[in-house]
Amino acid sequence: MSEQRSDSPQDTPRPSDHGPEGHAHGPDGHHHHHHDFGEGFWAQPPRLGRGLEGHGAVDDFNVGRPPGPIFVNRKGEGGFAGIQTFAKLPVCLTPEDLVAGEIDVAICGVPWDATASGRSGTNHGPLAIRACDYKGGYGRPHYSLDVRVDAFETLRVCDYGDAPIRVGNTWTTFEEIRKFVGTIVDSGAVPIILGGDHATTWPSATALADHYGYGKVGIVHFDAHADTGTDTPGSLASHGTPMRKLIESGAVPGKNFVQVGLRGYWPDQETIDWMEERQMRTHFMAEINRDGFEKVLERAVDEALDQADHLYISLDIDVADPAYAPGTGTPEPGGLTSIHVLTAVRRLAAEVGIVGMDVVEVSPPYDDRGEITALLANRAVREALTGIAMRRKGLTEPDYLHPGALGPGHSRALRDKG
Ligand SMILES: [Mn+2]
Repeated sequence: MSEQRSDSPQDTPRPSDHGPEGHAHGPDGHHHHHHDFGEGFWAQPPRLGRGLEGHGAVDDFNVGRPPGPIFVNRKGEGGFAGIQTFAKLPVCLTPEDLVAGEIDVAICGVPWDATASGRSGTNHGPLAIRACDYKGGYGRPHYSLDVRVDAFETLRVCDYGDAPIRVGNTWTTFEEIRKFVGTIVDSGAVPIILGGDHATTWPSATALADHYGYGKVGIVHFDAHADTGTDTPGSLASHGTPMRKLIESGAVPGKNFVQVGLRGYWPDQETIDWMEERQMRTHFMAEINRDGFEKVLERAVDEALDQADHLYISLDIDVADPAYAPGTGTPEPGGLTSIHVLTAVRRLAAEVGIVGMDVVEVSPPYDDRGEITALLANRAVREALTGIAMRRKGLTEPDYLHPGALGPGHSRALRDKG
């Protein structure tokens, strides 16, 4: 603990400095137990540091080059060839590159796994998600057969590399992640962040709140787990606590959370009571099994539209059943299918609109030899890109699919019309 304190930012604010969540009495007048963890809690940073120095988004080598995206591959190479960026996208290294390239979406990694409680290895997630792909993408057609939209034709997308990681130093690393992601948001681009363990959602989503305002960001959180723990014994930052930290800091109020897919044997009733008190909207796997995923997704989309001004998706790959995502830190059987995950991400991006997204908890050492977990994460990012492109083209109706994708009956009807 003393080591964490010595790393803490100088401007550690008191809880009362930020938002209603920090006050003893919430907007509803009820007492919220923000002293649940004793005096020691606030002695450690209740939220992360600020400031833009050392954001890590620098180009150390190419001094004097004009800013803009850098192409590191030849046109049309498949994903199995050449240099691995996400989908063979051009690279941006600095905020100036993002601005000069008028980048719409910047994909980056946070290769950090030191706050995981289960299987480690998620620090290898970002590279695995980039490298598992046969398709490539940039410079060749990238047409979604479901909706007939080409995200790379509609959007300017880049690979922004990875946030700086300070091995063994949680607080410094989280400050760096917050600043690094902040450079993307401040440039006007949507960050899509490849994890990394789920604790990194704390700094990543805080970066969005820095930009759009505390309380102005909502999160749809796909996960087998609530991630609302008070602490992992002895440490506030863990992959079991980020959602509570975001709520406690006021960055993302509890009522701005929609959770989907929770199951298994954690957390306990006390924590669930706390979640209800904070008005989190939680859809357990039991509800999905009873009513069907499509119905629950409709509810989640409606709630997302109803909640905050700016939506962030946090996708813990373990929301998918281990049959679809074995390579993850804390696998929990009985989860969603790949189709559920991909459909949900695309629909939220198209119908609600997103300002950011993370895909976390991909642990390549535990993935199967077909890299199915990394591949699901890769395709979830592509569905997000497709959804963002659909929204830009005005294709925001509920559960939009191109008629040509729906079978011969529909195709014939289209031909008859013509
Ligand atoms: Mn999880």
